[in-house]
Parts: sequence; C-alpha cells; structure tokens
Amino acid sequence: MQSLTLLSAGAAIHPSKVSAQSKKAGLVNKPLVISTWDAGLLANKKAWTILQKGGRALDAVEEGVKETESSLNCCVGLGANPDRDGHVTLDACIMDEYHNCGAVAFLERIKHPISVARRVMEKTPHVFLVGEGAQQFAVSEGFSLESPELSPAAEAAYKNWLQKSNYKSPSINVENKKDHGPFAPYRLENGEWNHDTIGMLALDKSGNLSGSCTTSGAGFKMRGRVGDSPIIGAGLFVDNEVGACVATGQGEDVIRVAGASSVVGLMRGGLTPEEACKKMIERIVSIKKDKVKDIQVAFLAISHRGEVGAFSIHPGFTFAFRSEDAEELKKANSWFK
Ligand code: SD4
Repeated sequence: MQSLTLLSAGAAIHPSKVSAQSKKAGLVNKPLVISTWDAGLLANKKAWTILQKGGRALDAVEEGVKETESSLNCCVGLGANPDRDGHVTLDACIMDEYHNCGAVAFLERIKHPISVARRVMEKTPHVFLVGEGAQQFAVSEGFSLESPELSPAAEAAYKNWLQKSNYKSPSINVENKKDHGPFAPYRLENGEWNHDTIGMLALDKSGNLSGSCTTSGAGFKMRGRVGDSPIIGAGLFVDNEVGACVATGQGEDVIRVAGASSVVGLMRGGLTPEEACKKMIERIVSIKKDKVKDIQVAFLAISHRGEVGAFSIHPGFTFAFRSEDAEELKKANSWFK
C-alpha cells in the first residue's frame, strides 16, 4: 500500500500522457543547446545529433554530457580528481519538461552518473539516491562497476595535493591552510579554478526544455561532500513554461541561494536570462562580501523562447552554444571585470 502511494507520488510522468498539454502547440521551434565551459563544445556536438533530427531535449542533454563523462579530465567522470581520501565520487542530475527529475550523489565506480540519474527519474518513485544505495541501484540496472583506480593524471594530482597539504587522515587544520581552504583548494596548482562541471540545457523542436549536470565536485573535497550539481533547484532547474538554468562553480554558494531555481524564478518575473543570472550573482556577492574574491560561481540560462544568457563572479567563464546557425564558445560577462 505504502509503495503504491510512493509510486503515484513520484513516478516519472510519461511524455505520451501529457504531451499535448505541455508542448507549445503550433510553434515551430529552432532547437539549440548550451553547456558550461570549453568541454561543452564537444558535448554539444553529440547533443546536436539528436536535436537536429527532431529528437527530445531530454535525450540530447543525457547523451551530450555522457561525452564529457567518458573523456579524461580533472572534474567530470571517473578520470577526475578524487576526494581527500583518494576516491572519485560523482554527482549528477537531470530534469525534463514535465518537472520529472532524478539525481545521484556520492556515487562511486559508475561511468555514467547522468544515466543513473535518469533511471532514478524513470524507474523509481524517488528523485535522489546517494552513495552505496545509488551504486547498488545502478548495478541492478545493468551498469557495470568500474575499477576504483585513479586515472594517471588524477593519481599524479592527488599525490601532489597530499604533499602540499601535508594531509594525514584524520587531519585537522588542513582546511585552514592558506592555499587549501576551506575544504578543497579554490584553485589548482596551475592557478585554474578547481572545478569544471558540465551543465547542459537544450530546447528541442517541440519547444521543450531539459537540463543535465554532472561532476566530480571539488577536487580533494572532504569525503561525503556533495555540492550543488546534483541538487534540483540549486545546480539545475527546468520550468518548461519559463526557462532553465544550470550552475557551476563553488557549490556551497550556489546551494545557499537555491541558485538555479532562483534564476528561473527571476525569469518568470520578466528578466532576461542574463539579467536573471546577474541578479543571482549579485546576491551571492552581497552575501559573501570580501570572500567573493576567492569564489567563482557562474549561472547559464535559457528562456523557453530560446534566448540565452550567463553571468559569473569572475571573468573566465565560457559556455558553448550550438544551433542550426552557430557553433561557438561564448564568454560570459562577470561581476569582476
Ligand atoms: C560543486 N558546482 O561540486 C560543483 C563544481 C563545479 O565547475 O561546478 N565546478 O560544487
């Protein structure tokens, strides 16, 4: 009885049941896809193969970010930097045009967390599975359990980090070291921001929006730390009537302002995507005061009409754009110039 109640409360709404009501009848829409950072270019290419054939935005945002999850990089997928204890733990979420959503966090040894998030959305009455339970669910769904070994690049970065941070488990004070606080370095040794999540938003031919977000979070984070990326409303939010937003950067500061849903809320109130992103960045700046000099946060948003905008605290945030007419990397405006 209880599980029946849960099922009806949480099970994914199937497109065929509500399509007429949710699709924007009669509108011929130009599909487009946007995603965070430079890696978005490659991810968009994959998403575009789906969108240009008239495919669903949901499929595009899943397949698109899987490209990044499969690639070797510091911050997304199993090749990414580990936590302080040397384990790669992954966070992801996905949301469609019907407010269906699914998420996983603190997931280990699974190559495509975004696809597990989609299964959570489509095959369970729940929205969010974490840790061992999420892994168990993934395996039961046929995902293979990959090796726990770090990629060579991550292994080297971890060893380097251990040396510099002089980390002895369970250590105190490592958080307070100048270059390594609070829980992970804001910047990597080469000066780059310690993050590179991919978040993707797509608008399909039917005029429907979907979004995805996947990350290993901050490198060398505390074990068990989860950022904004898998949290619906913080790292990602989609409201088909209004628009969608994805966040990247210091997750703690995105969570505290319910970032993505706040941006979409401001768009509902009439702001353009860039104005809404800027307003939320200003809110973070006013909350964090002087500390913003050490924090990068960026929002990327799209309206249901396909207008696109972004804004970040510091310069340097790029996003990739793909439509019928253009394939490019754009620079976001920022609070610091
Ligand atoms: C997090 N927001 O875990 C993520 C990291 C990120 O670009 O976006 N990096 O806090």
